[in-house]
Amino acid sequence: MRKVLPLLLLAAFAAAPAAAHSPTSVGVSEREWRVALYRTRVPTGVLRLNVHNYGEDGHDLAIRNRDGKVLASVPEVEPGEGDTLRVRVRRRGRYVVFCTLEGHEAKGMRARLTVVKRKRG
Ligand SMILES: [Cu+2]
Repeated sequence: MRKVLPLLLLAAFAAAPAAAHSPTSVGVSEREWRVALYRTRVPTGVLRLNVHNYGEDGHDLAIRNRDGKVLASVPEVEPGEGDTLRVRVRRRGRYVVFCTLEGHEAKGMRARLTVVKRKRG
């Protein structure tokens, strides 16, 4: 026991930094012609964008970084339905959450998401 306990403690401490932070959930509502985020500042790490389509047409959802690269997306969501877009954001900065269907972003279906450094602890 004298030898086992320190090993267990060591294992616990070693595991702590590697333990994944729980994902940050962000509610997203879509309708013609807007995308609304229930929070617009999130920490780096895994995001869960819980999208619900309140509109009358189908809409999809994607996220791109400031270089314009699309990091993740979900396919078209029917009116009254929802989906969850999961993405890991490693870099701070501005991201855009938008509908990729033709012409929809130009009509206003975009929202800015700011990713900030995660606080330690
Ligand atoms: Cu759309």
